[in-house]
Amino acid sequence: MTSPIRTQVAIIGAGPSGLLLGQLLHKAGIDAVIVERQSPDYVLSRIRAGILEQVTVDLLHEAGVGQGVAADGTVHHSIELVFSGVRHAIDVHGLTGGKVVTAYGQTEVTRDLMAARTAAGLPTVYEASSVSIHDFDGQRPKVRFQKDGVEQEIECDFIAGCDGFHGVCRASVPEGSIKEYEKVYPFGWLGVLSDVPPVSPHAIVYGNSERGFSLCSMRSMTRSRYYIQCSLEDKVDAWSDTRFWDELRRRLDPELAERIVTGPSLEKSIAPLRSFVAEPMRHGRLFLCGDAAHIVPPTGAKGLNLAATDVKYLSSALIDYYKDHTESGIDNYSTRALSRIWRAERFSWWLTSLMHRFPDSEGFGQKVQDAELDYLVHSQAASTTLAENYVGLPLDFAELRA
Ligand code: RFL
Ligand code: PHB
Repeated sequence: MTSPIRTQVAIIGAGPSGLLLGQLLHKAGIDAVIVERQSPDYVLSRIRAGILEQVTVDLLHEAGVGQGVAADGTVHHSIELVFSGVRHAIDVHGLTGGKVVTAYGQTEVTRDLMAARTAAGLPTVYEASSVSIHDFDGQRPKVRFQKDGVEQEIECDFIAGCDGFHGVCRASVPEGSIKEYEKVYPFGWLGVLSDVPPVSPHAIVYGNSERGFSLCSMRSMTRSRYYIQCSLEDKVDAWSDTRFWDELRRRLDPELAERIVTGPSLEKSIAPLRSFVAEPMRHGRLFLCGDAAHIVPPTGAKGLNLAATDVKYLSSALIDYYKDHTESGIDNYSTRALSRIWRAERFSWWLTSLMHRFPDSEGFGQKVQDAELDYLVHSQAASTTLAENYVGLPLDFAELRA
């Protein structure tokens, strides 16, 4: 083994939460080393989120990496709901006193953060294998890993578990110290990325049809992202591009179906849908952030945004610890983060329930879903509830009343 690396915060995972945390800590003069299992290219090849709340965009600016989203992000003032073959606009901007969401891909966010980290000369160990974490119940936590066959150790004050749902950090917490809440949905999303102009460049479109859910989103004026609800048994290979585009058209209103521009897929994948929360998010000197602690079904576009706000809460707490020698921030981290997480869990579960076809919802269940959709687009109170949650709740919930 080489001599141990010493740092203040060891961050496990170089996804959006790990990289953003690294950047915010760097801005505050706090040292961190990031350890990532995959290569940078692999991390960038995962096509995931696309919609950023204003608090996330503000955080990117605070972290000094806001130029990309400012130049290339597309601001959306509304979303559209398609059901019974008709499209209805929800003016989220008007209903929330001027708030918006921004279409800017997770890949681009990650690339901007990686570039800033490289430019600042900050240490990231990519392609680390056998990553393990130790002694986080004491004062001197450690991280061990292998790089190019050599065993290495990091000694640190804190470990940030930013290693996603399948990471090592949550799995290292002793059983009995963590409580997990989970709901698995009986369908998945088949997603396609294609270099074609978006069918709806001014709004994200969510559809509920007899054939199932559909979603029209975008990455730029020349790159689109579409999803359709599929069976959990479906295999990507069974979905040719032609079959995908035909199915998507059938789930939209006639005007959008006519307007859609199709092209070859750059990426095509199936994601299962799940709601999951692990409580608490602090275990001694280990803090869980982002997908390592919670998962939402993607319907509400909340996963990346929750990861970003966890990181905001944690970075503020660590900055208070190092600058003001106060532990109240780190003591409150889990409670503060979970309060916002559960609100987003509720919203994502609700929107998923409203917009998908469930195997067992013939009859009464379907009629109630139809009635709720109808109510949603005709009642300003109901539309406002959707809009307020879609743009993202404030970092401190008390602000909602103000
Ligand atoms: P990530 O992105 O999973 O990154 C974790 C990183 O940790 C690494 N890792 C390890 N490193 C070292 N040692 C180990 N033992 C490790 N195990 C894992 C992994 O290689 C990886 O690099 O978690 P993070 O940073 O918390 O970010 C969370 C987001 O990625 C996720 O919440 C979003 O993508 C969810 N999501 C969406 N969120 C939104 O806010 N808006 C959206 O529009 C949106 N759309 C989506 C989505 C997720 C989707 N899928 C595929 C799940 C659409 C989809 C289809
Ligand atoms: C996306 O653009 O990938 C996207 C948009 C909205 C969602 C989920 C994913 O709710």
